[in-house]
Amino acid sequence: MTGLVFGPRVRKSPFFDATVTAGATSFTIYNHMFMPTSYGDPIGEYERVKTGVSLWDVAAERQVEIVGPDATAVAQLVSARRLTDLRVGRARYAPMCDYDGCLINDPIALRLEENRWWFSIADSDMVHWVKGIAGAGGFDAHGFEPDVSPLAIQGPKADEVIRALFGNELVESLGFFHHRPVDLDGIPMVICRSGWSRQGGVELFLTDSTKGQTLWDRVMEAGAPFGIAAGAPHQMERIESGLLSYASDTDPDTDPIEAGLGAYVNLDDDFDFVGKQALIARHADPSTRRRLVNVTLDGEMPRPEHPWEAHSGGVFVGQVRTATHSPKLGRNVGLALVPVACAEAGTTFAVDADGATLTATVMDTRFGTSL
Ligand code: THG
Repeated sequence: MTGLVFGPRVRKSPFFDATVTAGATSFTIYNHMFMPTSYGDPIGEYERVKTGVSLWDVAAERQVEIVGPDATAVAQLVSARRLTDLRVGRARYAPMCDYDGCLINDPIALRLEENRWWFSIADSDMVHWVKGIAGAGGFDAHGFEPDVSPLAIQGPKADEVIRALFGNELVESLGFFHHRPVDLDGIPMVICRSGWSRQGGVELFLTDSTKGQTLWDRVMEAGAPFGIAAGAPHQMERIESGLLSYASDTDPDTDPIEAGLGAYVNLDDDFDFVGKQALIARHADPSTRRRLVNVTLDGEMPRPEHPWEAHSGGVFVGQVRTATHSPKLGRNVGLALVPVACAEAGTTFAVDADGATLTATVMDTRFGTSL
């Protein structure tokens, strides 16, 4: 069987051993780090996050910290969404663009102090980018990757687990995208009500990687009465929920508006950010642009390992970037990156799915909302 080599070059999460012991059956590589993707029971894991509670090692969602007198200026310059009015203790989903206006990451920005930020990043090397922008611009700010490892507790019963660990006050007072430092018997972390599902829950940003196993065990113990088990960010749930997976759903030429993140891009505001002018120019004539759309997929679907080409009347129109079965809809669905002219609900394409031919039909739900 073909496998991945667990060598020292690709980093390990502080929860790595715990996830192997828990029975992780597959990993991906994300931010140069192994991240579990399944424990061998995709439908069971889907049901657990939808109806119970699941524990995810998402330490590969690395933090890029920006600190110093100009930290907020740098944070704003690299973000397409306004951040300067974000309060300390709050977080905001904030896409990042390169100078061509293309999406290069879609992190959650956490404001820890007036001039101290974490960008909780998707899979691309933002620490170099932030250092480069800060250095070239002569900003008095330092960018680095601190010892921070997120562990997500997700699902409708997540609050019960948080209550058992931290008490009722925290559960009741922690709003969506609010965060605060907490200490669990000497295990330091920041807790944030966030996570890559729409089933509720929190993320524990562990700030001492020597305590990974201890934290994992404490959460498992507190969650046992609620049926907690190890899981991972779930492809079926996140596609049904309209959450973007950067670099899976997007190609290097995708801008945040095409990717369905237009609501998180402040083009009309008075602040400047890297890529703003390019983004305005790209959308001067919207008909020339693409859009990421939900599609249904009919036909015998193989496992999607590559983007699949979509054709209309024999002409190439775009790609199906991601595909999965939707238990909720009882059919296969995908995300296609196609020209705006082909993005109307009901439009169909022939999809070459690694040799199998599927029919994709654009759905009437906008990507970013739940199916
Ligand atoms: N948690 C943490 N870091 C992350 C992710 C995460 N980094 C990578 C990746 N996920 C970033 N992607 C997303 C996508 C959507 C959301 C969070 C991270 C999300 N969006 C809210 C929504 O769509 O409802 C909007 C929030 C807002 O209004 O600002 O939650 O999961 N630590």
